[in-house]
Amino acid sequence: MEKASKQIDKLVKAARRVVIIQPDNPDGDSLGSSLALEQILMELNKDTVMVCGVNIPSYLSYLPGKDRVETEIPNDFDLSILVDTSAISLINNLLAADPSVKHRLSSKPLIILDHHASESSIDFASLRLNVADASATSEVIYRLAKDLNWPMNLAAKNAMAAAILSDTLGLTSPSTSPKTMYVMAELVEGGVSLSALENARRDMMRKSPELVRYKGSLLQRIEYYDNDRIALLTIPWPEIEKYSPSYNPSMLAIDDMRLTTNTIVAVALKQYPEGKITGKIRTNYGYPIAAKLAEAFKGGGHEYASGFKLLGEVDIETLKKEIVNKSMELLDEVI
Ligand SMILES: [Mn+2]
Repeated sequence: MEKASKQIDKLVKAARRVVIIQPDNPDGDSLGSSLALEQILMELNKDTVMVCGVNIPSYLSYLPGKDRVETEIPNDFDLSILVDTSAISLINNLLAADPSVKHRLSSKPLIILDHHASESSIDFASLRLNVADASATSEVIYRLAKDLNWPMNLAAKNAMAAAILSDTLGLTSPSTSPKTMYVMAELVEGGVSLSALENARRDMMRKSPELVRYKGSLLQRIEYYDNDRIALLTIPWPEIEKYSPSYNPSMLAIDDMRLTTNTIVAVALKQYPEGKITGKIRTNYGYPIAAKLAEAFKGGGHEYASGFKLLGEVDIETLKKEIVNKSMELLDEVI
């Protein structure tokens, strides 16, 4: 960490304009980390541009500043910082938008700040600070900022606290360590109000009657396999098109799936045009097999939360069988 932080310090000092990039599956941690870096770099008199290859979902609107996130990499910058992923497939939307994007990113220093256990698949990054025992990328950023004496204003602290709360499910995930708690304690000491953050988040979680009814229809369609140990849900494109702007359909159902009696593995599959299928995987406590399950389908992630993306390689019924079989195999190894 020491050596990487010194290198990061040098790269940031040398830069005038910094692009902060989130993966194509933005979440509370990626957005909170971007907003925190934006504030820190602003205090360091840098120009910043926040970018994400997809629109930031509206459930993250409780984090002020989400509207400043743009969808295209600018032409002119000196340094880019990618947060919360080390997977090339998760910046594909940005890379695919314009063939010159990869050249622009690789011809300037690119720093990855992450906390995912998987290896990096981005071969043109100059530097990767990946702290696998950190609960969130924002925990990595906080430790880095302290290390380098970077200024952290209240907006930066709020963004980091929200990011950590998001990735740790309110400091209750297995990845929540004593270090996470020390970081949170310092953030609260620095003026962050956890109750204000939580109230803002809960307000944003209110759903329209239409979404509540749609959630009901999703729950009706959950398929259970292997004595209910595995729960699968398939979400077709017309529903994604209709409901995604207001809520990620997978997220409407996946917690209820994993809260079913006996269920250990929950997988929500989304079917996009031209055969693209994405999978969101959650496993219950005591069964840290989510990353391994995702890796069997060219994805990755954490022990209990992971995902994958397949591009027209497999039909959905075959895929479902493969997921059930691979899950059973991995569960047998754990038990
Ligand atoms: Mn994260």
